[in-house]
Amino acid sequence: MSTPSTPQTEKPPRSDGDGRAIPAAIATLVGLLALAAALGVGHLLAGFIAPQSSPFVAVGDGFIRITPPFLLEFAKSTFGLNDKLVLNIGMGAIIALVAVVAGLVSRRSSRPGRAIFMVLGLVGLLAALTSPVFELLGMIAPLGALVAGVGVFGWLHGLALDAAGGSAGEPGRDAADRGGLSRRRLLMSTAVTAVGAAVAGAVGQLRFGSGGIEDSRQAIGALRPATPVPAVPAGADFASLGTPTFITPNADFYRIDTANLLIPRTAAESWSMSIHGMVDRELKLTYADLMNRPLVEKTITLTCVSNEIGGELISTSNFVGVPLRDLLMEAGVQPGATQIFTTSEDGWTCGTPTDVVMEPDRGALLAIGMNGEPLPLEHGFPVRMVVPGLYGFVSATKWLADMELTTFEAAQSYWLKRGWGEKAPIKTQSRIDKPKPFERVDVGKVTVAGVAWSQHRGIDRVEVRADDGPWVVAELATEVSTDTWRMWRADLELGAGSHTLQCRSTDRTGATQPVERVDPIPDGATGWHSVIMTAA
Ligand SMILES: Nc1nc2c(c(=O)[nH]1)N[C@H]1C(S)=C(S)[C@@H](COP(=O)(O)O)O[C@H]1N2
Ligand SMILES: [Mo]
Repeated sequence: MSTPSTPQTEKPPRSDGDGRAIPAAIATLVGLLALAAALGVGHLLAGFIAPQSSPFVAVGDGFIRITPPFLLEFAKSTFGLNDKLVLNIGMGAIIALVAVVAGLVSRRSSRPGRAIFMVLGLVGLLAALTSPVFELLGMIAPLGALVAGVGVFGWLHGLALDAAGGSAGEPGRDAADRGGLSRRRLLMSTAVTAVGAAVAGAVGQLRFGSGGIEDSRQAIGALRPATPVPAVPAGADFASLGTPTFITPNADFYRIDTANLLIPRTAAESWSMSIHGMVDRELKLTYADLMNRPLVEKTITLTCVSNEIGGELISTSNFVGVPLRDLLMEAGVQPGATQIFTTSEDGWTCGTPTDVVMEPDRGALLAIGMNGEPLPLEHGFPVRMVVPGLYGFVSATKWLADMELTTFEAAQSYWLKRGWGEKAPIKTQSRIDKPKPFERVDVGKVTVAGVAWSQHRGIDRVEVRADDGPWVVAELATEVSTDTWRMWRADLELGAGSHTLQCRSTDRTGATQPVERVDPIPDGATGWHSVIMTAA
């Protein structure tokens, strides 16, 4: 009887429910509702205090920070521009699973579940504490979430235990009545928790909205550069044949950044930045200072280093801003200051080679506008950097907050620390936009069209071929500038069957794109784009 191997000894389980157990479905519900309460309260407090500290947001941002680059790459190449959405859904699923487990392991005692919610809360707190934009107030939302999670779990758990076989060990004529009462109380409480969590989350989200920043942006109105660009010449694109339009509408401009659920929000009125470090005179700038200078406009094609062969992380805009070189001349860059180290509102950092920005004809901008409008919020409002010819990760800091002149030895930027290149000029590339992969076209004359780019060098020639046949020189669209992409088109004679089309471009230095396929990391992909299609 007392041997250790005796099965099912009649020891009463240690519980706060006198042996009563919550049904699995109710336990699952208790776990999920406690989670909803935690996230709702966290989101609500964060909305009023410090948006970035909302536990869900902070954990997502933290996850992006600690994810090894190869995984980020995998996510980007697999899910493309939906990578953040996939992250958030995946994260939500994992947290929900933990909450369900917390409920299921607590069918008798609430202790394991409360412990799990404590740990979840601490993870949220840790994520907020380690954020590059952490401020002391940022502890309130995760702490509130922790208290709400543990508290609501304990509370609902107690009600669920009461409702579970409520009369166990309770003699009395009204046991059935009492059971019904506690079940109604549980039902009411779960409903109140669900509605409360949803309302709290929604109010928090409303506060996030644009937080008045869109108003600040609208108030600026249209930007009128002192030196506007001429109208885009006729024949600068082959949009009717399937290429993108020469200028990318702001809403279609590709977007890449480490910000996840929340983008930084600084009103133009409260923006200021200092150019400091290895300079003769520190230069302090406000948004009004920039607006009061003669604004220039420049057409620039921006490209992401992560763009795969044939990828779409490239767009063109008329950027409006102040020449960065002029500002640096005023500050007086000291010899040896090889790196312009910029930091965004959300703590992302970027290292740009000073010598490139100081080239008299480079045209780097401290930009405040795109296509005549103030920068859209997701493209860096109020102020960003743009440098023609350099990949975005070493040049295009959005939500600009700080600019320090330093050396490459003294400071390492966000992507450099993660194995990406130090200096990254955009590589000469080309892409076939039409026909689309696996498209069926009529046999005979087939028009192939696409884009090529070699920013700051310019495109000299594009060639296209089918099935390793002879290269056909494509007709180039009107050139707008060497800092922008160039569209092309060519006619090929194709017989019935499946064909592999390929293209390659040559820049003004005479260099032709190498055929060798190289991955985007560390400084940009190489290789020829090919498209398999059918003529029938
Ligand atoms: N603050 C901030 N700026 C950033 C980034 C970022 O993650 N955070 N990403 C850079 C990268 S990798 C690119 S390619 C460009 C993209 O700019 P876009 O989103 O306006 O197209 O922004 C750059 N500026
Ligand atoms: Mo990028």
